[in-house]
This record gives sequence, structure tokens and C-alpha cells, in this order.
Amino acid sequence: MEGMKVPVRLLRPPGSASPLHDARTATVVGRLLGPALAVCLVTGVVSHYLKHPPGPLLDVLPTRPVWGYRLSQGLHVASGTAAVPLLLAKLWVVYPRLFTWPPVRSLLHALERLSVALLVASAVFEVFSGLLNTAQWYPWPFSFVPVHFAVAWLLAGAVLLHLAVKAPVVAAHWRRHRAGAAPADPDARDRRSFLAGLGAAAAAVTVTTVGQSLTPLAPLDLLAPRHPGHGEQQLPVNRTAEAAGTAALDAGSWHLTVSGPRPCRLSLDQLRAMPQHEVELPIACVEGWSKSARWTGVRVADLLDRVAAPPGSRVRVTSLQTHGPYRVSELPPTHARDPLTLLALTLNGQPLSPDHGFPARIIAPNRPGVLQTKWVGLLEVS
Ligand SMILES: Nc1nc2c(c(=O)[nH]1)N[C@H]1C(S)=C(S)[C@@H](COP(=O)(O)O)O[C@H]1N2
Ligand SMILES: [Mo]
Repeated sequence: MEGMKVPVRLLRPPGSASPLHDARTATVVGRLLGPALAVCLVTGVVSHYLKHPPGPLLDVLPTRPVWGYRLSQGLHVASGTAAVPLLLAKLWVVYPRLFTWPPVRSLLHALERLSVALLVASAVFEVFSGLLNTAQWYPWPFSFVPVHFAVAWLLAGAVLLHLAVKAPVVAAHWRRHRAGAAPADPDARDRRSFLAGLGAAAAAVTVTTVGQSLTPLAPLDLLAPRHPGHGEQQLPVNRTAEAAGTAALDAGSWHLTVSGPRPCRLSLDQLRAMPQHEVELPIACVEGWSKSARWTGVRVADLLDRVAAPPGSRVRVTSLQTHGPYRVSELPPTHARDPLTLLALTLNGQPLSPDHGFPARIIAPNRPGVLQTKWVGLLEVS
């Protein structure tokens, strides 16, 4: 009958003293969830400022390491994914406390309840809106990026407040046995089973999705929306030429316009006649997949020299795509002059396919995939 013990305890009504709803379990789950959320916050802020650098930052954005954004965003999505089971477990552990009666006992108590409501709401929102974003599913009326970014700060504040309020409880339950050796904990076995199950769940969702950016684990990528091995020219495609309305681009009539002190217009053949360079750089999508590839093409720095762009110029890149948010991007000065930044004409040894941006696309180091503009028609020096 020993095997019946755990299910019966799990089904006890809220408010009763099930060991799995106690402070020790809440503390141990918090020790896993807290770091996952902290990694999410730091990498999320990095991603946000690489994607939308405020004016002064634009001029000092680093181009090295070339895989910096790839690592940061891989960690963001992996820690966010691991946070899904951890958050659900944390909520399950504490839910009897969320429904205590009477709901409010004093002003101070009311304030604490309010901060917990904010904590729960912002944590659930951040983790699940991020998860849905990895699947490019936006079942809400607002724009994902600004709201996800703003609520992240609410969540960070709510977590800090929660830690401050709960500091004594956390301290009392941080270690298994407190000094002075309390009587042996009769619930230790149930708790260990629960935590082992939770650890296995968090590891499973991470290992079956992290292969979307961590190439050696690509064979285990079973649950992520993208697989790095699927896609034309061994690279996944985010927006197809068909979706962007650029499928009918004709190489014969296509021209690249470069504005600047001595503007020029170049055909594809003229670009191919310029010095070609090869780079190995990743596309690292904000949604979590990334893959390194071999690109060849013309250095943007050479194009800047050709139009006599002054040093320190920024470059506005415009796609021939007629609508959509990603048709325009900006190359900061360091990226524009970097020898690794190309107007790429080939990918993994073949001319770019229409879906990868034929005839020409931007590829530059250490930046979000969304800025690696495809189907380029215009470079404007400013
Ligand atoms: N013109 C244009 N360029 C674009 C996009 C787009 O929608 N339009 N999508 C971007 C995004 S979000 C990513 S991740 C990369 C993906 O490049 P790939 O499809 O060649 O792998 O292209 C970027 N370049
Ligand atoms: Mo992307």
C-alpha cells in the first residue's frame, strides 16, 4: 500500500498541510525558477538593445564575438522554455496560499496580496507570451515586443519585492537541515520525488528544444518550432519570398542603389565583378532558432568607399519587399565598416535562393536575424 501514499496526498484539499505545498518545496522550486527568470531578463535586455539601440548606443554596438547575439538569444529562449514547467510547479505548490480566507486581513496584508497578484500575473504573461512568440503565434491585440519588454520590468520588480518579503522564509528553508538539527523531515521522500519529476520535466523541454540553436543537439530538437536542418540551402527560412511579395524579382533588371556623396547604381553583374569575400556567420532569429552559414559577397565597407561615405556613417538598408515591419533596417557605424559585414550574394556555395533574399541580402556579425535584411534594393548613407 506504500505506493498509494503520494497520490492520496496530492489530492488533499487546499489549505491542508500537504508537504508539497509547504515553504521548503516553494523555496526549492524558487531556487530553480529565480535563476531561469534572471537569465531571461539579462538576455532579454541584451536582445532588446541590440534590436532597438537607443541613439547613443547605436554608435558603440560591438560586432564581436560574432556569435554573441546567437548565444544570448539561445539562452533567452532556453531559460524561458525551462521556466514553463518551473513556473507551473511553483504556482501549484503555493496555490493553497493564494486562496486563503479572509482574502484581506489588514492594509499591509492587502498590499502584500496585491504584490503577489502582480507577481503571478506578470510571470504568467512573460513566460507564456514568450513561448507563443517562439511559435510566431500572436493571439492578442497588442504588439508583442514593447509589451513583453515593459512587463519584464514589472516582473523583475515584483520578484525583488517578493524576495524581500519572503527573505526570512527563504532563509529558514534554504538548506535541508537547519543548524541545531530539527527532527527528521517525514515528508522528505515525497518532496524528493516531486522535485525529481520537476527537474526531469524542465530538462526534457529544454533538451528537446535547445537544438534549434545549439547545433550539436539538433538531432534532439523534437519540440521547437524550427529545426536548424530544415530549409533551403541548409538554413531555415523565416519569411518566404512569396510572403514578402519578392518572388518575381528579376536578376536582369534588379539594381542596387547606394546613396551618399557620390551615389551609384550597380547591377548584379557589377556587384559580382567587385572583390568577393567569404564569411562564416550565423542567422540568429529572435524567436530562438539559429544556424551558422557560409556567405560570400561584397563588403558593405567597399560599397561605402565607392560612394565616398564619411567615416562613422550609419547605413539604412531598404528591402524591395513592399510592406511588413522588417523591410528596413539600420547598420550602425561599427557594423557597416566591419570587414565581416557583407551584402551577400551566395549562401553555402550557391546563389541566394529567393527565400534567402535573392539577389542580395545583408549579413553582419553579432546581431539579431531580424536585422539581416533580405532582397536589398537600397543602401542609404547617413
Ligand atoms: N526584407 C526582409 N528581410 C528579412 C525578414 C523579412 O521579413 N523581410 N525577416 C528577417 C528575420 S526575422 C530573420 S530571422 C532572417 C532569416 O533569414 P533566412 O530566412 O534567410 O534564414 O531574415 C530577416 N530578413
Ligand atoms: Mo527572425
